[in-house]
Amino acid sequence: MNEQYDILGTMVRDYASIYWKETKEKTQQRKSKQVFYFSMEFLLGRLLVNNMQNLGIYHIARDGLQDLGINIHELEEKETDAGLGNGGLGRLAACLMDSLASCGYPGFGVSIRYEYGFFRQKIVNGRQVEVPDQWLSLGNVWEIRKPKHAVEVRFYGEIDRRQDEHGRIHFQLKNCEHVRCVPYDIPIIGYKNKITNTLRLWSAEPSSENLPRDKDFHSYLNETRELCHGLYPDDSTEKGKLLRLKQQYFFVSATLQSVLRNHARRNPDFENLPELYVFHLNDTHPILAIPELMRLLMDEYLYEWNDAWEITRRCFAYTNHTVMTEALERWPINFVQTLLPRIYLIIEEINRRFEKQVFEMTGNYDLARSMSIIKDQMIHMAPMAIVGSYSVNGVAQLHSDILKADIFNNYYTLFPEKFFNVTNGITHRRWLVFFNRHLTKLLTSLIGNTFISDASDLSKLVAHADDPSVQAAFLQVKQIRKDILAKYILAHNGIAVDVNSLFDVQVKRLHSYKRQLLNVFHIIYQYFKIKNEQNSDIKRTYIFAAKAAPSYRFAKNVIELINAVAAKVNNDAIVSKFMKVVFIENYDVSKAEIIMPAADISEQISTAGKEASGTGNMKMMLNGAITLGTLDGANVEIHELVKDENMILFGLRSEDVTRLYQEHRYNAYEIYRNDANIRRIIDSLKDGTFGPESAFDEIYNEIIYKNDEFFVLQDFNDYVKAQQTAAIWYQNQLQWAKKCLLNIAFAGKFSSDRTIRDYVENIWQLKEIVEYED
Ligand code: 26V
Repeated sequence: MNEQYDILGTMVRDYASIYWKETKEKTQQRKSKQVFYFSMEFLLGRLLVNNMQNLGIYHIARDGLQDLGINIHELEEKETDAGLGNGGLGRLAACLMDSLASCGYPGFGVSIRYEYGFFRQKIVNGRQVEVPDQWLSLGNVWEIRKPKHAVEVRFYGEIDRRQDEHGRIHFQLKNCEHVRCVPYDIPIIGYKNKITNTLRLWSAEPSSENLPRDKDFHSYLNETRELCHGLYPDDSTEKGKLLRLKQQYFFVSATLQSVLRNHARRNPDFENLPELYVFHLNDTHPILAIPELMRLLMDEYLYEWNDAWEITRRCFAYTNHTVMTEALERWPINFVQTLLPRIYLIIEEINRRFEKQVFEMTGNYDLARSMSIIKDQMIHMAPMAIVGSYSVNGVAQLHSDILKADIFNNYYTLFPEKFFNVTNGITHRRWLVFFNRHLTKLLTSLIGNTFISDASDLSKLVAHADDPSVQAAFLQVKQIRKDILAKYILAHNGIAVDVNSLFDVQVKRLHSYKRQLLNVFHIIYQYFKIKNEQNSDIKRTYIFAAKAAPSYRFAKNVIELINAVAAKVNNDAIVSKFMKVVFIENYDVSKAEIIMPAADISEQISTAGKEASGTGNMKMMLNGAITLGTLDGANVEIHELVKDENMILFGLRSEDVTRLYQEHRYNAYEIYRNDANIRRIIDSLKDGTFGPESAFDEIYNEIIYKNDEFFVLQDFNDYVKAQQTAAIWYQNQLQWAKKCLLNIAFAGKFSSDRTIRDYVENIWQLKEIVEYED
């Protein structure tokens, strides 16, 4: 079976390679501007179905295989899920790559070929256990190794300064460590338009250059091997930080070297670099590309600072993905000095000139210092990204507004023309058309299939939302999808869930700001209520899936609590008649493809102002779920479209949250003391209801002793009300279906095709290579 999958995959890749070559040739011939999307993460998931569908060969292949007695779905399951990402940021990169090609724009995604993807999660005795994700163990049919395109990247060493006869100082690295970077290319196939772009993943190999004086052969080999070992979790601890910095420089340097080398072959100089390339920085992780381009232009191609800077700052665009200060990157000066001595000098000079510029603009020295890239012995990556880019964007309107008003306010005041919003999106082909064929069939029977290439056509569904027969048909589709998920749950969790119950879904990374805890507290509340009343308004199935960063103790404790509550609820003879709780192990793209279509309620309950955008919210909306959420991230834009009748809002608004933080008046303990329901829930963490007395101390302490940083208790009662509204709505099934249909109808905005067009129009300025299917 694995062999059959390999053969099919290789055939598909070879078929695509014709278009791949053509796209490259056309881009070169026409001198089309291209985007290079630099990202430490690409959460691709599986590619077989997506690629065959985009090539328009899925059905032929399926039928052909069937004639041979081979079930294509069984082959699909053989593919490993490429999990080179932590969560939203990585999946966004993958969706954008799909839409870039599908909208006919040329470009590359660039990243690292990690040997191990994000860890696989096992739940053992209710706890998360991490095991390595050996995604390459059976090979990867999609990649092609390109040794001819290898380049060398250098680390460590000492700087040698030499003045030439014109007085110009030349910088050279001496006694440094060389690493050979070999690219592996994966085709990114556009939807039925023959356009095929490249995802280039760099891999480290030993170089044949001399070793540094103080390095022995074995440690060099080990270090080289280690470089592309694994992907870092989003709150990685001190250990290994240097390795992450090495990874960051490794792939940006390799990419820029190969771009410049290519450019030099076809152009007399680099003046036109910004007309031919835009280097997009997916968060600050690839930000060393800015000083690296300066280095290459000055040290290798002999540009003067001012000319090099003019080219550099016109090439870069930066997207911010979080306002959480602990997630904003900073590097100790001495790390960068040691690992990348020349790059450090350039950063210093960028900073010196920037501080001077701010002082000249404002006359305010303190302001210039406070906006500095280098402060407190640290290099602050977001300021460097803002200084070195012509564009800075947030990923949803609210988030972009917060960047301007709050965390980047000083920069916005001085450089307002740099700031943009580009609301995130998802590829609606993967997330609806290919993986919810039941719903797609219904939709095409009602509104035709133009929405597949133009998601705004989903709005044609508005005209059908009032039709009871369409509503009934939608409910039937949802039932089928819930059945599929229920079977999965039975097979993997051994829990029988009722497909007539409301499927209430929260699937995303586990972070305290996302407030899975609020959801669990409500479940505990329901548990006590049902135990007491021996009855319930509606039946519910609460579905969770989430990975916690390995060192994030609070997050892991929440997973334990979910599983402990699940065990209690599901084994209670009375309560389990009305509710079930399920934690689906090892959330990844393939799991999401089963879960999203089956959701009735989409839980998007982050503390307002904290979730930059969210993209799971878009996936569930597109599959006909109703969002129950706070006015946060892209929820705000969902609400603008579907209005109060089709979404359930609750909780603090982001301005309330800001005020509460500023006024220091929030007192979680007071709420606990005065609210009997809340007290009962919190006490249950300690009184043995769900486990030994200290089992949930991480959680208990966070709420009671650390004053509940994310306002779980503050929003609790409003959340309970929102859940009651959901129950009332759910009881009228046809009306419910109407709301779901309207959600689908308005989801067109959240196609990543629209996101790509926003980037192209406002930031990248690319032109289409038009080439549609005959
Ligand atoms: C957040 C946090 C929060 C506190 C602890 C450490 C930590 C580390 C990383 C992060 C988030 C990193 C960036 C990220 O993944 N952002 C996500 O990007 C998505 C795509 O734009 C967006 O939809 C999500 O809202 C945003 O969280």
